[in-house]
Amino acid sequence: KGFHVAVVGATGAVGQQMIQTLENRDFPISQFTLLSSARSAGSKVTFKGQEYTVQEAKPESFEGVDIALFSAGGSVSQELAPHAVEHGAIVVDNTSAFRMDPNVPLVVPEVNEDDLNKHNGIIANPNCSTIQMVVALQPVKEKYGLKKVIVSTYQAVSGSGAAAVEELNEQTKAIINNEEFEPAILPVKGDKKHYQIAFNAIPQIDKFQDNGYTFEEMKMINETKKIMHMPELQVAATCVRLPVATGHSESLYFEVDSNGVTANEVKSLLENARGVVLQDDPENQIYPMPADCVGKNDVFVGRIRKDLDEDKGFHMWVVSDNLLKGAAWNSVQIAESLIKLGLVK
Ligand code: 11C
Repeated sequence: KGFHVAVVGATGAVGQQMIQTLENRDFPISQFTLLSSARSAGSKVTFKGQEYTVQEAKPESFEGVDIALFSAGGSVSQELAPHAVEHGAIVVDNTSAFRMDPNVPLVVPEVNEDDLNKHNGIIANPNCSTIQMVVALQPVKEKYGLKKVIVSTYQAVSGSGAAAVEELNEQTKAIINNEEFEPAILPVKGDKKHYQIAFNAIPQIDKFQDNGYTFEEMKMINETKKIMHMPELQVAATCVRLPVATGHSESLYFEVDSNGVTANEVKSLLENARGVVLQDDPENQIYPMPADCVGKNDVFVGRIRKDLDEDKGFHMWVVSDNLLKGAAWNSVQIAESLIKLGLVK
């Protein structure tokens, strides 16, 4: 059986990856509807050798749609996702619009696939940097318990969209050629100031909140507690943008809830974990790096070692393609889980 699938935001950085992922997975599609803002409507997209014209997303666009994958920004999801649900579609939303809504499951299939059963039409796809972290932490939590997580991120500019990647490329060329340039997008489109990203590191992703954390940091904190069903988990995050096009990296410090656990035990646990690839061989300089992870669906972990002072403390390096497991692949994976669980009509 095939499904009528719609992609909202079909021309964006994530939308393009969603379409490619649906093709790579040979997703069961009987009808394919590609939607975007009025600005991008009319663009042509090729899917399985066939050309599709992207249409402007409107409330009535969802007639007959079974599964709608949204990645066109929070305000588009706020406005159109309820219409898609009214028309009988299941929405997988890749924006932050509904993530913290108690009636909306926030799902990473390796962690909390069962939460899909509680859906009310909308399922939220978490933030990219949250997803790769919880995939790596869930097996640890299940076997040894988890008390505390402190994460510092090294995030790629594609998390901020295709235009930010262009800004990185243009700035890099300008600096090498000794030319003038004017930062216009990063760290946050719409914030008061913009800074150079080429040959730099910016400790701001998304806007600052009243508590001194950025919205990206608060997403990592709040979403992790919700996905892992651990409101009591101690989590702190510092999110930094680097001049890397794609592939987020994270340095994690975590404390388990058991004594005497060894680094080798954590390594063999993660070596056999779903969706995780262990790359951890310091002697041979083997560890994950974003350049090697681009285009892959997995979460890569390495540099696993025990803290030198805290018996329950560990350090780990986690890398993944932010546009795939962080966005498009996790969304398509949720859609595959919905079909497997018989939740699509
Ligand atoms: C970034 N994590 O790297 C952001 C992008 O909430 O889905 C993803 C924004 C989101 O800038």
